[in-house]
Amino acid sequence: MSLRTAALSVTLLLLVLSEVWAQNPRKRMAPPKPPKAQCCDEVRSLKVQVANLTSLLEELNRKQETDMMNVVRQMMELDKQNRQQEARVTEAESKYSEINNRVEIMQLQASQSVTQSSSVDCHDFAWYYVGRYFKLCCLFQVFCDMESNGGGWTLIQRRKVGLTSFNRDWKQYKNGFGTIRGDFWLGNDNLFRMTRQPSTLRIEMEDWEGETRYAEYSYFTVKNELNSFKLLIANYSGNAGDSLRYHNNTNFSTKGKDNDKCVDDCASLRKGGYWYNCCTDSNLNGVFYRYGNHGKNTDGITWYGWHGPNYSLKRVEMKIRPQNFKS
Ligand SMILES: [Ca+2]
Repeated sequence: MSLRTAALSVTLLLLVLSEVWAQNPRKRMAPPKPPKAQCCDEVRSLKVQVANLTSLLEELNRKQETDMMNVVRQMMELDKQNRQQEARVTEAESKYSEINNRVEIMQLQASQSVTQSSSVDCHDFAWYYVGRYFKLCCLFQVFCDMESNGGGWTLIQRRKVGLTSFNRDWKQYKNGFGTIRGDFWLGNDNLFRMTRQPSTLRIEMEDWEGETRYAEYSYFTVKNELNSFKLLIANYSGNAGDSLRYHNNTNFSTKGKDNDKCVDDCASLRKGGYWYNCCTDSNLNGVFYRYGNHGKNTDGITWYGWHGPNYSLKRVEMKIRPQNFKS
């Protein structure tokens, strides 16, 4: 190739290249930068939006807190109203129960044609007592003593006839047994319910010589079955001696249920159900022995503070009334 031809080829190549360059001007150019003013407007607008959103969020938060507080306040108010309603229902139930009991008394009196006015008063009180503190459950007949020390006593136990065995199991002591005009145990469930309000216990006893003594405890409570009908007593007064103090704070034990505080099985040794410690300073539910028959037995109806461990009493009555009872 001659020098001239080469120069011509280079010239042609340059021409072609310049033509291609001219046809694609955009590809060659850098992307246009936005004007400075437009950029700042967008940032400002975004900033405003962020500020608006933040303030909106704060407002929502405040509103939520206020709503929350209102809800809590409303819930508290509803709870208060609910409690008031419940109290009213309880009161109504109690009144209904009392009225119902009175109706039952009247029906009973009418059907039995009760003649003695004093016994009507006595039962009237007893039913009222039961009605008031037993509410809708547990309507049953009780015997009451309107004479001893101001009256108003509901009998919970009696020993005088001697034909009813007191060597019974847990369930029988729980529910009660015997007849209310003879020998009986009112029942541990009933004792628990009745002594939920502060009560006084009075124990009256008589020996075979016809002498009488008594022991009174102005504080008397029997706990529920879950707590083994535990006995709590205090404030003794009387002339028989304080022979129940030793049994304070002990659980109830019966045949087949040894809850005493002893290695021995007191209920089976003493042949009764009682609040045995280890074992007794009194045993009002022991075996009834006729005069002269108790001998050296230690399982009789005993009150150590008066006649010691080998003398079985002729008659015993346990009775309770509300602490605030006014004769
Ligand atoms: Ca034992």
